[in-house]
Order: sequence, then C-alpha cells, then structure tokens
Amino acid sequence: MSMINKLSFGIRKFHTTASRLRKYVELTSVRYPLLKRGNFSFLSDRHLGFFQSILSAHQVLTDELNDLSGYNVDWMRSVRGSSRLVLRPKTTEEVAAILQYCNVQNIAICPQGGNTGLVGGSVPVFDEVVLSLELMDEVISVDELSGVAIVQAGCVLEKLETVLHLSNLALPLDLGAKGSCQIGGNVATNAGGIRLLRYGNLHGSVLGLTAVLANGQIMDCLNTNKKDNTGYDLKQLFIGSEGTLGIVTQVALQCQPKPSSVQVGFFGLNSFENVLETMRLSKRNLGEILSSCELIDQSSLECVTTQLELRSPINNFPFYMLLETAGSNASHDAEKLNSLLEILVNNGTIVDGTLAVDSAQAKNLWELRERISEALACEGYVYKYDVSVPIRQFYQLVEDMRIRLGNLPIRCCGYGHLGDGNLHLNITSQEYNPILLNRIEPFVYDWVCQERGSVSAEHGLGLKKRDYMEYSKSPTVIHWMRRVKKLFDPNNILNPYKIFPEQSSTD
Ligand code: FAD
Ligand code: 2HG
Ligand code: ZN
Repeated sequence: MSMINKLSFGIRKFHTTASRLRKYVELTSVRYPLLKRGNFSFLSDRHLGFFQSILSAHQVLTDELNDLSGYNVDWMRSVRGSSRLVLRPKTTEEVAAILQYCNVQNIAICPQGGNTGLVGGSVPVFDEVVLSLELMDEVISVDELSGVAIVQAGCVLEKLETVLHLSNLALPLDLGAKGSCQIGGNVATNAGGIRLLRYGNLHGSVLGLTAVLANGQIMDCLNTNKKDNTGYDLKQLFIGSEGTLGIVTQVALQCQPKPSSVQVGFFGLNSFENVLETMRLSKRNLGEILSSCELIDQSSLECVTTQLELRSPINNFPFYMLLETAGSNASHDAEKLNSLLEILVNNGTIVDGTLAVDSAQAKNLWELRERISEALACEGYVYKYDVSVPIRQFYQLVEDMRIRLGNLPIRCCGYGHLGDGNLHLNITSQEYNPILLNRIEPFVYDWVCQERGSVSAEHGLGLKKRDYMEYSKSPTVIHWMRRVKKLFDPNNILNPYKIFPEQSSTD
C-alpha cells in the first residue's frame, strides 16, 4: 500500500450517458393508472398572460417540444409529467407573486431544483406548473470567520463549493449529483451524502432559510446565529419537506474549514464481518478525521467498471470499502491511518487495497463509488431502495432479496453509506417490469419495518415511496404531518401527489 499526504479534490462533474437519455419514458399517468388528477384549474391564456406580465420572456417557458421535456422527466427517466409551463423566478418576491396567484386561481405547482431527485418528487405527475429555481443561483455572501454562507436556493452545489474554497471553507455535504443538484433541492430533501458521517445532516448545518408559503407569504427564517432558542424552530419543517410546505428561496449554511489534508483508501474484504470490523476500528482509531465510510459490493463494482469502463485497482472481492479522512495535519492524519491499516492488514481483516497518492487518484477511487447510480441506470430500469437498517443487518437485505428474486432481475446489488447505516439496495431489469416490482414490494418495506429501520434514509418519499410512509411512521405522526400540510397549504397546490399516501388509515 502506498501513502498520501496532501490532497485537494478536483471538482466532480455530473455524468449522463447519451444512450440513457434516448430511453422512452412512459407518462406517469399511464404507468400509474390509479393516480387521479386533483381538482386543480387547467392552465388558460389568462393565467399565462398574468405570468408573462410579472416575469420576463425567458422566465416563462411554454415550448413543449424544445423547452419543457427536460423539466417533465426525472433523472432516472422513470416518470414523466405533462406540464405545459415552466416558471423561472429570479427573486423571492417573484416566487411570492407566483404563489399568491396560483393559490387564488387553484393552480398546482411542482417545485424543481436540479431535478436529480430519485423518488419522482421533482417532476409533475400531471400538468402541474413547474416552478424552477435555476435562475436563483447567486451566492449572496460568504463569511470566512463564522463560516456562514448565504445563498439563493437555486445555486448548484458544485458552484457553491468552488466559491467556498476561495475562502478556505468547505461544504458540510457532498454528493455525486453535486454538479447539478441545488442547495434548495438538498434542503428540500434533507440530502445526506458521503460526508454526513462527519458533519451531520442539514437539520444541523442549515442555520436559516427563507421560504415562500403557498399563499405567497414570505417566511423569513434566515437566521445566521449558531444558537437561537426563541420559540419553535420553524425552518426545520422545510428541511426534508420535498416542496410540499413552501418554496425555499434562500439558505444560510454553516460551512466547515476546508481540510488541508485528505486521504482516500480503497480496500477489498472477504466477508461482511470484516467490513463491520473495519468500520468499527476506523471510527474508533480515526475519530474526528474520518470523513467517509462507504461500502460497495462486488456486483455494484462490476456494474460501474463494465458499464462506464472504469478501472478498479483491486478486483474479485465480495466487498469493497472506501475510507476517507479529512484533517488539518497531514503527518498526524497519515500516522493515524497507517497504524489503523497496519492492524487491519496484519489481522487479515483487509486483504488488499490502495491509498490514493494524489488528487487524480483520489478522484478515480471516488468515481467507483459515486458513479454506481449512473452505471445501474445504463442497464435499463432501476428499482431503487434507500433504507436505514441496523448496522449488523446492513447487507442481509441484499442477500435475502437475491434469494427471493432468483434470476428475474439483471442484478441485485447493495452499496451505500455504511458509516451511517444507510443501504442503497438497487435491482435492475431491462425494462420496467410490474411482476418483478411486485416481488420486491412490499417485501422490502416489511423487511425494513421489521428491523425498525427507515424506508427512506435520504432520498425522501416523493411520488414513488409515498404509499410506504406508514412503514416508518406511526398513524399519529402521519396524522399530525397531514395537519401541518393543511395548515401551510390548505388548497394542496404545492407538489400534490407527493409524500402522502392518497388514502390511509390516518385520513
Ligand atoms: P430536485 O430533484 O429538483 O427536487 C427534489 C425535491 O425537492 C422535489 O420534491 C422538489 O419538488 C423539491 N424542491 C427542489 N427545490 C426546492 C426548493 N427550492 N424549495 C422547495 N422544494 C424544492 N441524495 C442524497 O441524499 N445523498 C446522495 O448521496 C445522493 N447522491 C445522488 C447521486 C446521483 C448521481 C443522483 C442522480 C442523485 C443523488 N441523490 C442523493 C439524490 C438527489 O441528488 C438529492 O435528493 C438532491 O438533494 C436533490 O436536489 P435537486 O436540486 O436536484 O432537487
Ligand atoms: C448515492 O449515495 C446516492 O450514491 C444514490 O444516494 C443512490 O442511486 C442510488 O441508489
Ligand atoms: Zn446515498
């Protein structure tokens, strides 16, 4: 194994393969015939005239063939709406004017950020008007001393990262979609990602935000204090609300000092027991410098290397782990990692591996993990499950599912944020296959529920998972969530058909 000292990361680009984009996407209303359009107004010339009167021409898109198709289809190419209008406000006040009008006119809205969501939440189900945040992409201020950045919600994460680096700051979250996802979308989904282990989730890092409510009221919670106990912390409601309670327009984010020393290692292991032991010792021995602890199984690695023609430095192990440390003292950090690896290699827990010697190698190693979603999408239709499970059972679900599905799918694989107990179980088939789907669901949700896990660890419920909320939340909790929704959006114009099951015992 070789050792690295100083590393600074290059920016990862968001990839999308051309063959995947050519794939035909069935209309959501056809694929899910039980879905019924809500009693919302149909878009009229009068409505259009109003939007054109308050926004400039380039902020109002109506050309179905050229402009709208990308906004109607999700990144996975698994759902397709039929919106006829995309609005692209530039300010909080413009968002407020749009919402006030839509609320009075009973026009349904689908808020959209970078459209990288994986649960069908970011695209319309029927003809909802798309409210895209993409023109609200300004970094308003960055304060190096406090580490607080204030940004418009449509700012792409990667752009924010670049700006922060100029002030020696780093984002508290990082994910493979950072070249396209927006900070507002991250907040709306409470995105996790590969650094959550180190910096915690957005409920902690978001100090404040501005949200526009369904009736057009501007809710100013743009606090920048680290501590604020003046009553209810209402901003928390918007974090993870998936566009159903309000439109997030500005975010105040607690950023972190940019680490000056980063080490990335990629290891092969022969059993899941060894994976758990490696995680246990990494957490204990690396302590505060451990920034990522990710798992990749053999099938996931095979997919990413073959589909995307990436090269893995080691092969033929049932499990691989990617460990990253981020600290401020290269020799101290290297000493810590080396003594950990000495233990793990000497006692046979880790069989083979490599440490990146420079940022290019580190980037290559990260690609093997971060591009798995993209590689799986190349195989056809992907059944995606993003679950929290007790760490000892982390991989059992993949094994049980393999036995259950036999050779029905192309692939059944598992990877994810091991250090956070968040498994990404992915199953692929050439095309959408309802028979396969019925073998997977509700089995997968029953399994997770039995283990008292969560059916959505980080991607949210959106459209695809909304019927399974009750596997992770009690009827009383769902009842009060519905009450909150009704209070904030009595006409249900904000992202209807998302999060909540249509009918349930809690109605
Ligand atoms: P969108 O996809 O546009 O929207 C997501 C939801 O938020 C929708 O319900 C939408 O209506 C709502 N929304 C968007 N913007 C706003 C706003 N300003 N106000 C109110 N509501 C809004 N997720 C993780 O958690 N961790 C990962 O590691 C991760 N990795 C990914 C890797 C890849 C390759 C891909 C494609 C996705 C990944 N995701 C991950 C999922 C996705 O990137 C995240 O959910 C991300 O936070 C979505 O941001 P977005 O701007 O693309 O939002
Ligand atoms: C990741 O961690 C993302 O790579 C995507 O959350 C997971 O595609 C998936 O299942
Ligand atoms: Zn993830």
